[in-house]
Amino acid sequence: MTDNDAMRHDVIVIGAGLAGLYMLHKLRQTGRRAIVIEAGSDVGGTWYWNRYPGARCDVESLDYQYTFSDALQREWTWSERFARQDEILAYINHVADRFDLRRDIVFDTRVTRARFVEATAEWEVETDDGSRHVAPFLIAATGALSLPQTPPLPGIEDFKGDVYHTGRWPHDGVDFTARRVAVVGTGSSGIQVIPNIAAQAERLYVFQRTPNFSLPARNAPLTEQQVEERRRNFADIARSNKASPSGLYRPPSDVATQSALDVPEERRAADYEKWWNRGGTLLMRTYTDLLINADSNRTATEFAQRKIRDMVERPDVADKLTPHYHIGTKRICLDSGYYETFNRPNVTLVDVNEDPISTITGDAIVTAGRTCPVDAIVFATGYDAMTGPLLAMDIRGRGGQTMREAWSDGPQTYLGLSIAGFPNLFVVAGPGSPSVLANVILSIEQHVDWIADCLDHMRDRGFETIEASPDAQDAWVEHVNEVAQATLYPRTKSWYSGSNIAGKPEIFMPYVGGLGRYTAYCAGVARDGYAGFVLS
Ligand code: N01
Repeated sequence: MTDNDAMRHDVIVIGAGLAGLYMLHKLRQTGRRAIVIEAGSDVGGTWYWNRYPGARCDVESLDYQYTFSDALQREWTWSERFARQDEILAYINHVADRFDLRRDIVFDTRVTRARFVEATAEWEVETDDGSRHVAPFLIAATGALSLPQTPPLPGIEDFKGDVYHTGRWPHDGVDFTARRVAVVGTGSSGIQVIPNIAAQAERLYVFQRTPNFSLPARNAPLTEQQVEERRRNFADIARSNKASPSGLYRPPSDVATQSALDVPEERRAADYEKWWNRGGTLLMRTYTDLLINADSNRTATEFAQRKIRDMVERPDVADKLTPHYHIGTKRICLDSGYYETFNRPNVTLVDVNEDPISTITGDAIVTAGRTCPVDAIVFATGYDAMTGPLLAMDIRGRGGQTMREAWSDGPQTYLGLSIAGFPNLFVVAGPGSPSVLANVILSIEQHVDWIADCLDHMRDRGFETIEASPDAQDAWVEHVNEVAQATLYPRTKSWYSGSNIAGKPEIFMPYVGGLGRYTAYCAGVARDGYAGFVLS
């Protein structure tokens, strides 16, 4: 590629979701000309694509918002404890308008290739419409869960009905009234969409491979008092959230201080009941060690298993719906009436372990034991998480090395934001950073601020390139693994470790050390003159 006809910028950002938008705002504030290239037709990323019925955030809306602008938080009012997709998308659109971001975003354009040209120390980027862009810096704000995955079920190409993926939902919605529908997959997306489709459809078949733990969201409208209280204390709470492991607010009186094993059984049952009734993911924070001590975890796991049996009328169905892994080690789901949906006469649960799908015909899903006639199939089968969106582009660093080659044994990053051999490339909330294990908006803000400070540092001192040193990267990858191995997370197969994708190297990808600790570490790296990076 030559850069004769290329457009030149100071920075190229890929993706106009929550990360790309704040990155653009920050780059402008620090006097840089940036362009954002976005595959969708509008802003929003995840919240642009995931429009399936029941789509909601599993982080409380008062926590799930940017903190960088006090004016922004004052003028936006969330309506519910857990915001619906359309409300979050409206918020993101408001941010885009308020900060006049759209004029530097090109929509409906997908980055296909990016190459670091060593002679000029610049990134050359190609898109699917044939346009070319050149800039010294490239920032991937491509999201962790943005590359949907659909299993290659035999016969799917013969199916004559409608096929949907929750992560690519039609903008004008889908009416399932009087239709026979299959949902494949019972992760967060499946668990949200299933009760909504069941309420509409004539018949619903749910194809489940692994049952999941889901906690009642207990969603409700926010009161004026709750909204005002957060508004008043916004800066203080944001500061304490950023220093906490999860980035989520909990009043000090509610912060766990004990092991589950340090309290008598009766008290433990009462504690779990209390947090179960409060709703959301609070149950997982009842004690300090639920994700590090198998015996402690077992107490919460058994509590949740009993709850499923209480909610599901038929014992054989309840058995199939009951997970047998450590609760919380796969992403915990939140629901509104998920388990109860299986008490409905129009809903059938098919466990594909005992009754595998053998083929799909023009109008049915055929398993070993039955034929399920359907008019529509909804795949809620998840994503090639964290690495997928990056590897979907042909990214080449020094010496033409591809990212796919560099990551053939799994993602290798320094701090989850930089990759040895790929100078001047930053990843926002990438593998090796807290990202999906913490409040992702705070993770994004921390990365964006850090990157912007780093670019200022380089400009002030006349550096042209920054690159993670292989040694620092190796040490970070080892640290990320070590911290993960000290928890129960790696004991369960999940998209956190890539085990949902055939052939993907199994490595626990996010950093489980907590947002606060990670933020302090990154600040220390910067303070020490970007220790572990080579600047030239
Ligand atoms: O995807 P998933 P998701 N045959 O990978 C099954 C976030 N999110 O879109 O577990 C049959 O979790 C697969 O089975 P198994 C959140 O972080 C948040 O639901 O691999 N089944 C699993 O049941 C979440 O964790 C929100 O055995 C097959 C399901 O498909 C992440 O996104 C809402 C199959 C995929 O579950 C991903 O959630 C939605 C096959 N061949 C998403 N292949 C909220 O904020 C896969 N499966 C609430």
